[in-house]
Amino acid sequence: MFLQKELPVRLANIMKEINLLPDHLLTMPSVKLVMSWYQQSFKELIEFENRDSIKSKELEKFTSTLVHIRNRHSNVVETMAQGVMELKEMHGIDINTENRIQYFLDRFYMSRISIRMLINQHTLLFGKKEKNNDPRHIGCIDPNCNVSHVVQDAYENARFLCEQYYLTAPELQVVSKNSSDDPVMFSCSTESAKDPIQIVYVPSHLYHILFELFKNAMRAATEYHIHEDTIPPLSVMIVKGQEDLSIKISDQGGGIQRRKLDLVFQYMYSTAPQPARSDVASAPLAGYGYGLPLSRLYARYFQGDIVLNSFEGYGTDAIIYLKVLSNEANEMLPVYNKTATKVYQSDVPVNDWSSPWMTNQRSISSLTR
Ligand code: W6P
Repeated sequence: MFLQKELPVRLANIMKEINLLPDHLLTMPSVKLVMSWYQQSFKELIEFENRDSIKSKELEKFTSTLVHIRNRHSNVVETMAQGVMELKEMHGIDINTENRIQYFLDRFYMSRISIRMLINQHTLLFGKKEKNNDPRHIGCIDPNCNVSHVVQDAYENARFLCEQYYLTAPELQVVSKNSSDDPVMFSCSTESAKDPIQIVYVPSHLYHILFELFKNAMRAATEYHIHEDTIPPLSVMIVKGQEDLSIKISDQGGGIQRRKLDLVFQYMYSTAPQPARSDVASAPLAGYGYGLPLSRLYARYFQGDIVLNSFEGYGTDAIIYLKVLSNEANEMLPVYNKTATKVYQSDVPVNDWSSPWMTNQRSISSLTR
């Protein structure tokens, strides 16, 4: 009954926001196709409004409709990306358009993550239970999600891709500290088998985030040291505090200029045509793709985040923050309101700090003369 009300609301909210996109983007065939999927799914869902799903026949129909909708929307990310590329080719994208599309895609994909989470919970809890699901899970949530296990799993799979392409991969070093129950901050006990670091979380989301960050870290570390005998290891730190669970993945891949750090979270930057590589095997680890912006959304969905810190000339730290307390891990949802509406009409504000083209500004080198 909750979903019969909530799903049409979430679809309607984001459809209103799609309509605020730049006109040029709305006319792209791929965007029109995505819109038609949302319209169709909305129609199918409101059929169930005010219907009594307690009867098992009705519940079955509702569940199969949800499965159908989930399948319909399975290629939304690729199709929207296609639409943005169509726009770029046909009309070009100025800075204001780029900002609005970035803002929209973050909200659009966050909405999609939330809707799919609800549908997955429903189909796992009310659908046919033939699949060998872990009985300790509640739908796709693991009330005792073991963070080290997911770290290890994501590392192994990223390592497999890395070795396939480079014939080598950095090792993994993990340090973890569980101080969530420590009354004293300085009791520095490392994790023992007795107190593994666990949180209430969706393991598939955490895996998705870690796998993406590991692929980036491995690629950087391996390419930076490819002509040396050994690749420096990735070091991971997992710490559980009172409120925050922090996971840091440090690579020695040479880092990335601070000026360019924000770019790795931009959809438009990653849709830029990739430099042509002769070897198709480069695909698995190549490009930033949508991997990083989507991973950050997965982290933010339950009030976490991803932060990158770079030490140019040395390496990068990628930090994942998650909520320790499940009652603080609330869904982060885009709301369609006046504030959101304004963003689609406003331009990038004029800078109120001086820029190099201003003639009154002096560089430090000119000040030494
Ligand atoms: C890099 C660039 C990057 C992005 C995300 C995670 C790790 C790394 N390392 O050099």
